[in-house]
Amino acid sequence: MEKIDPRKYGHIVFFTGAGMSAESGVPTYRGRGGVWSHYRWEEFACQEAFDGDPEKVLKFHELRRAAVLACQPHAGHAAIAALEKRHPRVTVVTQNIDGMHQRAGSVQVIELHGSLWRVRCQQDGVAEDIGEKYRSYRCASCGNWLRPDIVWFGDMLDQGVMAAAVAAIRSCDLFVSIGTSGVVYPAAGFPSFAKGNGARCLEINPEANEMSSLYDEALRAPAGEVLPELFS
Ligand code: BV8
Repeated sequence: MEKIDPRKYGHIVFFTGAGMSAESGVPTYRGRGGVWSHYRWEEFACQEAFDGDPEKVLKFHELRRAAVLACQPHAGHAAIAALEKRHPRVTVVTQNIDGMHQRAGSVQVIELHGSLWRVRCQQDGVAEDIGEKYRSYRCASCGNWLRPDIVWFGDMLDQGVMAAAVAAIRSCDLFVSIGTSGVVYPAAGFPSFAKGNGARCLEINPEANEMSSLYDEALRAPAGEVLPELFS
């Protein structure tokens, strides 16, 4: 596969989905062993489920925190983090909530759908909470239930996060999409937005999907294998 010379680009965006973490052992959402094939998100991962039984939802997310903590970032995460250190503008726009990019050393990371490692109090805002178990299910100052700081189906994305992602994609000239099935909006609209803004668009995914036709090139291989070679 032809290597990419990052010096040819002013701003590189890596747009990642669950497939980016598959080789780390973090289950994807769809396909074999996917999260939603074991759990109905309507029951465990949406505002209505949380309002109905916050403890059940928090315990489900503790299972996901434990699963992710047992995994390590792989060579693909490391390749992106290493590139950020030697290139003036690299941005990760991720749909993932697992924090793997940050654990690999990436700094410019925009988390479209929030994070397993933060909690939110309706009244007192967001706080970091890293570990298998949440420090508390209740806000220390007001006593309200704490909610995972995750964008569930039916939730609006944070406006500031959305604006940051749109600005990054608008200004990039290389857009590398990795490990996403391209089914969930508004994130699924980002590849065509990048294309429309003139970026070179590359897809890294062992499988094609409905979005694949809009990319300039596709590498039908796993992220952990391709990325270290592509940007070495
Ligand atoms: C919103 C966090 C306004 C949660 C997630 C009807 C039509 C259009 C839209 C809608 C509609 N009805 C409702 C909507 C809106 C809805 C939506 O788009 N639904 C879809 C399903 C139709 N969107 C929302 O609700 C969003 N909010 O729009 O607000 C609104 C509100 C109400 C109604 C209308 C509008 C909020 C969406 C955020 C949901 N949160 N995650 C949690 O984790 O619990 S979604 C979750 O799935 C991910 O974050 C990601 O965004 C999404 C897709 O998953 P992928 O990351 O792509 O992973 P997937 O498993 O699908 O695929 C893995 C890929 O990796 C595969 O292609 C595989 O081939 C590849 N792969 C595997 N191994 C590797 C690999 N690739 C590389 N290397 C490997 N080794």
